[in-house]
This record gives sequence, C-alpha cells and structure tokens, in this order.
Amino acid sequence: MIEIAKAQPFPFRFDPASTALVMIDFQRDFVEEGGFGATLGNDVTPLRAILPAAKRLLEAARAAGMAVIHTRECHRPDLSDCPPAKRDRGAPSLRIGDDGPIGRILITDAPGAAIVPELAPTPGETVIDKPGKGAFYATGLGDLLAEKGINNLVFAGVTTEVCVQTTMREANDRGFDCLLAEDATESYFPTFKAAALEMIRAQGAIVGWTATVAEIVEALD
Ligand code: C5J
Repeated sequence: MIEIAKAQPFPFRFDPASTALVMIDFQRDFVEEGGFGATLGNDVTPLRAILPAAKRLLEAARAAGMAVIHTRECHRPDLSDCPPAKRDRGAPSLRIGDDGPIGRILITDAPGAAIVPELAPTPGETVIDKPGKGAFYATGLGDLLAEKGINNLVFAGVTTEVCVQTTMREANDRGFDCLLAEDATESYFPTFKAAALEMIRAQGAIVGWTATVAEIVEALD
C-alpha cells in the first residue's frame, strides 16, 4: 500500500496491483485543429499543453505495473450508437459523422478518433470505445475492472468537467476510490476545470481525490 500524502482533500492510499490508470479520451478529435472539440468552437491549445504531464504519469504507471485503460469517445460509422439528440444539438461547424480535416468527426475508424501518438496504448493495454461521456455507460468497463480485481482508479484525460468527471462519478457510485491527476486533465474552459476539481474533492472527497502528477509519480517511485 502506498500513500500520496499531499492528495486533496486528504491522503490517498492505494495498492498499485489493484489500481488502474484510466486515460480518458486523449484523442486527436479533442486536441487537434479540425477535430470534434475545435468544430464546437474551442481553442485546443490548452489541451495539447498537458500531453507531457500525461505521458509522465502513463510511463510511471506502466513502470509500477499498474493496469492501464484508455478510452475513446466515438461512434459506429452508421451512427447507430449516436443518439440524434447528441448529433443534432447546437450549431457546430461540423457534426458527429461529418467529414472533417482529420476524417469523420468522432467515428471509430477515422483518424481523428485515434489516441494521440504520444500516449498511444501499448499491446496489452485495453482501449474502451464509448458512445457516451461516461466510460461505464454501454461498455464492458465495469466487468473488465471486476475481472482484474481493480478497486482504485487514477484518472487523467480530457475534458475535465465532461468525460473525466462523468466517468469518475460513475466509478464512485460503483464503489471505486478515484484520484484525478490535476495537471494531466484539461478543459476548454479554465473556470470549469477549477470548479470540477473543487466539486470532486469537496465534502470529504464526495467524488474522489486530486493530486499532481509529480505527487503521484513520487509515490509510485
Ligand atoms: C466532450 C469529452 N467534451 N471527452 N467529450 O464532449 O470530454
């Protein structure tokens, strides 16, 4: 059992053997120009800036022998798993399934749905494709974690207040202790990220804990 003494709101204790690192949606569609995030009118620059910290965390988790799970938000080419309400909402420059500069937006086998090369999964690491914001909804993630005997989850990913926070809340309700790496997650909206971090750790870790990548890596060393 190891401890991250500086985790907020209080020390986080975990056994790397029963802890998985969950890398949420580090896809070209969220961090590159021409992808889903950009079509919604967002500046992707802040998301690109966390990739080195996320890579450091990923490498430390691999070195510690932790299970690593990557997720991707994407849909089948025929959009049968994309609710019309999701595709039709708002006024993006391109909608899910439309052809964009890095392929069809948020479609499974399009280049934009791929995880960025810096954080690419290695053989043996699981990739969960999810149609929703939460990684438990309509996926095999819950069964997979049960099979692996995982009871703690460390999270990194984009975006903090959407897919990361939704998945943490899903995990928390399923009994997992969850820790979010503060500088390996990012939002297009700085105030949303700050609020999400506060919400997660408020009221005695009501959703979970947060810590910096340096604090997590030091504990794993
Ligand atoms: C969003 C995500 N923001 N991965 N997806 O639509 O957070």
